[in-house]
Amino acid sequence: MEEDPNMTPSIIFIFGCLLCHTATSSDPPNIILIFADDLGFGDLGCYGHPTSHTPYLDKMAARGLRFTDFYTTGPVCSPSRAGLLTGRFQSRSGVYPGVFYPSSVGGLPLNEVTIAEILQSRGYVTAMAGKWHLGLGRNGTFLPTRQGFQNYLGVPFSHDQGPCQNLTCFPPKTLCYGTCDLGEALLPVFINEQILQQPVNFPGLVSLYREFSKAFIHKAVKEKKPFFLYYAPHHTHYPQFASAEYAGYSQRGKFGDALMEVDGTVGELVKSVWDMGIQNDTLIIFTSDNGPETMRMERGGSSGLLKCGKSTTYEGGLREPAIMYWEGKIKPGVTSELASTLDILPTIASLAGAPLPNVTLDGYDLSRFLFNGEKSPRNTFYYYPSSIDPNRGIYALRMGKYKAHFYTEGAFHSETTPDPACHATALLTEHDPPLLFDLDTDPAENYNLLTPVIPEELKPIVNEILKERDRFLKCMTYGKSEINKGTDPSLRPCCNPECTPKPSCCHC
Ligand code: CSN
Ligand code: MG
Repeated sequence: MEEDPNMTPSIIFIFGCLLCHTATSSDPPNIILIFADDLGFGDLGCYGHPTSHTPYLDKMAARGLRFTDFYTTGPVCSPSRAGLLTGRFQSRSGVYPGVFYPSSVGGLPLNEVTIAEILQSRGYVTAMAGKWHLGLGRNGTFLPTRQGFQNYLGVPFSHDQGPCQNLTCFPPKTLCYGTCDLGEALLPVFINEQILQQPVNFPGLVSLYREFSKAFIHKAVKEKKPFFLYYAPHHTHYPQFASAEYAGYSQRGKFGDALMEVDGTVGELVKSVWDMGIQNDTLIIFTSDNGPETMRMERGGSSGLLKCGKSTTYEGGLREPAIMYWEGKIKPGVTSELASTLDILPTIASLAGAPLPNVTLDGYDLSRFLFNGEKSPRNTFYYYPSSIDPNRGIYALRMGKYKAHFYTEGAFHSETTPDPACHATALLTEHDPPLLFDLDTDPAENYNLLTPVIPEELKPIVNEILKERDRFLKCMTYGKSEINKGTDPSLRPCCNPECTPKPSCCHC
């Protein structure tokens, strides 16, 4: 070491350290959780994309921990958001099959305990900005304000679940194109449980979210309260849009503009944290809800070298970029340890000194891995498809480096890539024996190890995986499907409730 052996600075350093350590270990940290939409494993600069411009996320990765083997719980949006916020597979909460619609009767059941509820009970102030997608229900029954978020600003579902083609224009730079759900109501922006704006003004949406988020952070710090901010951008989901300061500026076209805007927002949030001097007391997590929607072609995002994307149980459907950054507390680096969005709730609960909810959780507390250099407690991952069927259970299981597929199925959302296994024409196929891939040597799932015959040396691991599948499925309790409760057009949000004809008159 080339350290100056001078005593004085060392002593100061040691005392500084001790003081810091006592302060941070007793104070619950602030949490900023950023959950991007339809952003794939290969989409960020720091995950190898050649033309993405993501300097702030790349910097967060350089100063934080970047995960190579991080999984979201579902290959589409609502289920993966349920998994993130509850630390439980969506099979338990009933957030399947598929996703919620603006007129959905159901939602994430209110008896589920969310990260926000856990933190609120520990004295945190809580807020969410952006895409909710866990239901609205009658009179806002399922909005974020009913699930532990004291403050909410956002469009509570996907921004293609409305007639978006009227809203994505930013003349003269960005042409309107793409079609969305024309029969739905104009897209609303909610502030808590009220409609603030309908239809959404897309070019101004991100700055609304950003200012709301910054104001929330400032207020919490001023009031000396720990805070939880859940920031769920609509970016980079189709149809891409961007504010004037980003539209047309990226090398990667419309997807690149939207991505650059998320990146810019991350940069602003990190800057706020540093400006407020709370960088040593704030854990910032960035990941995404599901893999890329490759059916949108050049606007569909990329899973990089992983197979297929959204709506499939190949790696491209559920393996996501993930970065955890806590200045001075998480050692910078890259890890190939296994982790999942399921692990975020138990980890945050442990940091906040909160008891775990009295329900079956599917996540692990990552604290000793993140802060003490131990291995990740997670050695397995279970892949549910978008359309969960309790009779089939999981489609695939990862144990260590091995992944076994019991069922494979292509998907409309994963169309247009050169690999026909990703497409909707690749029908549901059962595999007995399973397909087996070594994800360390073959992350692209190209080479099935169990064909033409099962090699003798792999028989023990195959048996172990099959046993683990049985054990997992025996312990799984399926909640009644919330999405199959159906839709009721009268539940579509309308800022002018008495107007006719609906939904087009819901315009304020
Ligand atoms: S998702 O995208 O919300 O990010 O999963 O916007 O699966 O039927 C998925 N779907 C609309 C969507 C519909 C979406 C579906
Ligand atoms: Mg999504």
